[in-house]
Amino acid sequence: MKFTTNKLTMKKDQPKNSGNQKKDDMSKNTTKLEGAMTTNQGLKVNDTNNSLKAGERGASLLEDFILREKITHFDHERIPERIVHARGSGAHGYFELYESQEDITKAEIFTDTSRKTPVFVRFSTVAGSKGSADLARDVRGFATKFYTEEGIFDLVGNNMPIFFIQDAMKFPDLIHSVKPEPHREIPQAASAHDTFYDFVSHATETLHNHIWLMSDRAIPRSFRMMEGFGIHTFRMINKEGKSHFVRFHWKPMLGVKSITWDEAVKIHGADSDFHRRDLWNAIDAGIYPEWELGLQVIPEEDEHKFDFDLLDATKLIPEEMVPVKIIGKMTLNRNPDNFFAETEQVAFHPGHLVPGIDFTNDPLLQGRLFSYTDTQLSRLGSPNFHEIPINRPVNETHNNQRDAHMRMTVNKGKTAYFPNSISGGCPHLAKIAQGGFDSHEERIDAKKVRGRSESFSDHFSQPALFYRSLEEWEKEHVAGGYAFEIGKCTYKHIKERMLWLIAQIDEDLAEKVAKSLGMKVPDDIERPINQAIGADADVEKHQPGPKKMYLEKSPALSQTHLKSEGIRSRQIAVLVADGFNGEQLETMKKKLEAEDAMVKIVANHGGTVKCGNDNELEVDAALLTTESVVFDAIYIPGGRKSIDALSKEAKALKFINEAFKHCKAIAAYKEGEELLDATYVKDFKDDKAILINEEPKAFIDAIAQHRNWDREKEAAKIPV
Ligand code: HDE
Repeated sequence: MKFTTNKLTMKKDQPKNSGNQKKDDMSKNTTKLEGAMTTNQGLKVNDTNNSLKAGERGASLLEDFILREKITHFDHERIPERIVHARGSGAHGYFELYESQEDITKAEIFTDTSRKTPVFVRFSTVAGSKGSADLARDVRGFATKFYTEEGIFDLVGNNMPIFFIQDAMKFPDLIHSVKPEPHREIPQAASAHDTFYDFVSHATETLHNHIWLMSDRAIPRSFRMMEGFGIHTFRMINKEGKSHFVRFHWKPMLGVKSITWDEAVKIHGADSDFHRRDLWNAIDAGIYPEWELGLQVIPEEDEHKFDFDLLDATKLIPEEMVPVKIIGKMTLNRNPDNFFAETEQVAFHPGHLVPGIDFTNDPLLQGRLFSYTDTQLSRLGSPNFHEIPINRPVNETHNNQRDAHMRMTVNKGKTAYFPNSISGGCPHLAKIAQGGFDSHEERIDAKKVRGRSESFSDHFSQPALFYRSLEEWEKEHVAGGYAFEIGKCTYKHIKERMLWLIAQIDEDLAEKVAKSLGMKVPDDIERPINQAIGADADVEKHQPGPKKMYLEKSPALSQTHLKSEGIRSRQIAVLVADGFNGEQLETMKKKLEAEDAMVKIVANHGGTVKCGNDNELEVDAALLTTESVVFDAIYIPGGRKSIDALSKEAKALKFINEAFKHCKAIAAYKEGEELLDATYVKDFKDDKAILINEEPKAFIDAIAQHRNWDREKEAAKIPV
């Protein structure tokens, strides 16, 4: 008898040699939806709608193994969500190196320019649950898995260059304070509550990351428009064994762009999957997001030349002091086939390294090296999580580890120990010259202490540098962020303590926040705050001293000064009703699409919309189902009937007023101007991003500016 394999479970999805090793590797486990339905045991199924019963109206029978298998599998479909970074979105891509970095590292991904290394990236928010909204004010995770030929290298970073705390020991406290308050599980995915500010105001090391959290960096326009940072100082080791300190940076080709807090609040309701959808749609449309990888390299001998400690993860190294050297580019060009299998099951770990990269003694990094494997044991359920296709390296793995839950590998042979003679000594050890990993030798001569270096003590100079480096509009947003968040706290002493701490960063800032809160900045606070909190020693030690001024400003910290590339993938709403001018729309659409912008027809009804000459266009979104906050700009073509109809639609007027309030570019042609006259825009027609009867080029340039922040103060008064 001829044995036939089952198509559904055995069919390989992708051909081998697609040019991407990880794609080929994943194809071994990827199935297509075809072939007859079977049980998990391979039995063909001919009814999946009805359970087995004693008579059609009778009781169901325990014997029904098909029902039991289906329901049992369903009952166990969920795994624990990540304790932090639960909400995430992933994509595949590749990394290419511009120039060999052999002076500083022997890692092949950073020395061999002929390689196209497959990567999988997962972006995330930190505090919220898996189903929380994308636009929470939060740090974003930016974790990259490089499938190199020497093994996995994970760069598990964030979109801010520093972290809240200096020592891993405090991480559970930080996270417990920001997560929903335990007695009533409120608020979800929000830092604006008592427990977080109780913690922040008593742990001054958090203030630097905290001011970034108050800034626009915490409400990005898109994952594709964020920087990424490895944060900790790592080491790179070259062939000669020489070590350099290194900090990793991802620089987005689309620039760093954010939205306003008012938009964030509204996007929560309009599209809580805004970032996930945006990433998916851009890749699906072939507009692949790209980041350049940069390194800040510090020779070992310069370790102590800075006004801060390189091992302190709450400090950034200003780019003006150590420039970021761009070494390569990452492109994300493929959406996952299955969210659970890839984005949910991917397991990152800062300790997944390749030869040529190593750690430093940063006490935050050291703690992470324990945490990430540990967490996978409860989340993915087994030490075999490395066998899950998305986690599997593209090179072969050989060792004597065996068994445990869900072991997939069938290890042949009699031995599972080293040294052995029975299996010819295999797997044998790799010589260092042949790619074997060896930890960098570092002289350590110290007493065993539970403590922290004095060099970690300055908690105020860098938040002040960050604030000084921002443009006026960014500073306003920071003040607004603080006012909103502290305004949500209910304890007066916590608010006062926060105001006092902000004043140590910048007095004007504290005054602004205090004014919004209807409070006064206290002249001083009681120290030690509370004998009972047991943090007195820490609190006493970290009272603000004179701030260090190693730089007046670091322009690289302001979004304004970061490289930005045109209007690729920007979402442009064309607002129309039946009778719009089709020619005007076509002219603008062609120009916008030539720049890779995504043009969407928004009409006062769904289905199709007619232009003046009765041609019909598919509507992308009816006003009923969308909001202006999900678009970057609006174009209003003319057409008497269309403008008359839209002028009577309250939602159309709100759509425009809101986009205007959020400082977006709006272009109108011919009769389109009359629609603007029915909105608050009529008083702002000389605004540089309001374009009436202008060439498409002017509109494109205004969109490329992202927002006209000059109008923000006035536009904020618009009551929408
Ligand atoms: Fe994490 N972190 N972390 N973290 N982290 C996790 O690992 C942890 C820290 C970061 O998309 C967890 O698999 C400790 C800094 C990202 O899957 C957990 C400490 C930075 C992601 C964990 C830190 C990060 C995580 C939860 C202090 C930026 C998401 C699930 C010592 C450099 C990765 C998991 C993904 C995830 C622990 C601090 C980034 C529990 C103990 C600093 C991007 O292991």
